[in-house]
Amino acid sequence: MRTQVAIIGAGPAGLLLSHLLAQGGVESVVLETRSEEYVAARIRAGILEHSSVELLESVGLGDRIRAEGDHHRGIYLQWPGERHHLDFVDLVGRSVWVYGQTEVQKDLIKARAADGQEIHYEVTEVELHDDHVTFTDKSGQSQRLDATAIAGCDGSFGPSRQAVPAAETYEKVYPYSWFGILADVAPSTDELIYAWHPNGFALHSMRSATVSRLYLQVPNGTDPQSWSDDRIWDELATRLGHGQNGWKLTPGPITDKSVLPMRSYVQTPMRHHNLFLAGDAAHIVPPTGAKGLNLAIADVALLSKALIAKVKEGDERLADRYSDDAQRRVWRCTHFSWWMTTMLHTSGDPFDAQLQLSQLKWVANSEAGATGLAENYAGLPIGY
Ligand code: RFL
Ligand code: PHB
Repeated sequence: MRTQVAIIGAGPAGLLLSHLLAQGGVESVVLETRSEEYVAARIRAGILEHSSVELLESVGLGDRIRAEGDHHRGIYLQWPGERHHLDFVDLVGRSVWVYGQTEVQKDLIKARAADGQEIHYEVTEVELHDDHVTFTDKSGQSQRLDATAIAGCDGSFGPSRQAVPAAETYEKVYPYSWFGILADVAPSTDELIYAWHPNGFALHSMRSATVSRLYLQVPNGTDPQSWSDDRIWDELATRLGHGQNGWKLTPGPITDKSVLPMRSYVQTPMRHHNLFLAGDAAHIVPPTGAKGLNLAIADVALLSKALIAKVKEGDERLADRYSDDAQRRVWRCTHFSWWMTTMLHTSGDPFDAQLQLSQLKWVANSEAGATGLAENYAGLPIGY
């Protein structure tokens, strides 16, 4: 087989890259280890920042976001006794959309089929070489795919990351995890609530008018099955301030429980010869800033332009700059995600707790503080 760009991984980075390349007249083949059903159903991120929506709209993928997504002007920040709304539209003229990654994934799979680009699901033994990839297809046949460029979009566990020799890596592991639930109940809030509490952080998010997504800070190694539904709802009620100023958290049937460890990771450079890394293959952020999916989208917005110039015109200038250009935003989001995480998660140290509360009060009550959070959360323009 031969194609212009071989893409490893059918997550949001790989599928969007394939779509952007097709729009620019470049052919690609996507290789994915999992099944189509699995990648379409994976529950992950839920927030699209301003520029992600603009980009998806510009390539014909905005209709369902507008029709079924939920536009949010900002978020609530809270600590015991106080809840503050930060209005991103007033502060920075930008905002966010609640639109689940599962929906983005479905839209992208549909777009791939419409563009007539190939996705090979359930492949195994994927090996990267300088100008080709070898793999075993679903039927057990060994295959060789030759390509002018290879895009490593295979997330944090794929082989692409290791194929960049002598890379520099930066990593921080946090001493807590997120216990996430999905529940069949209308959200008890119109916009997301990020709550600091002495028991630990809690987040009230949502997926739709009838499905809520909530998270609790828990110790690393927590077994999700060791928490009963009642215990989860009681702890969420405590941390989210049920009963304060008349606010109520409505519990409902829990349909999914999972525990997500948290880390920050950056690998540089994001290129080695013909191999280019994008999304979680190159970096991981803790979810507190809602940046993982958005950063994957921002990477491929840059990478698609670089690959179109390289493949169609032999112009390597954008490809040569890709890693440096992408890393500027990667480190901004890495810092923002670390900052949100360390401001909101309790460490057990009373000194840390006082610093966190002081910072939260400053962010919520000072226009300068609130603007910094809003600019980063709603997202800097693509190309920042
Ligand atoms: P993905 O989505 O991980 O996709 C990578 C794809 O590559 C496939 N793959 C391979 N394919 C071929 N050959 C191989 N050898 C392969 N090895 C792996 C995988 O099956 C997969 O389909 O990376 P991508 O595209 O870079 O997208 C990044 C985002 O998915 C990610 O940043 C976010 O989902 C992060 N994230 C969250 N972000 C948030 O903002 N809020 C959240 O609540 C949130 N929850 C999460 C998350 C990430 C999670 N992961 C990665 C474990 C929850 C989880 C469980
Ligand atoms: C989510 O809805 O899954 C979500 C929202 C905001 C975050 C992280 C996760 O910061």
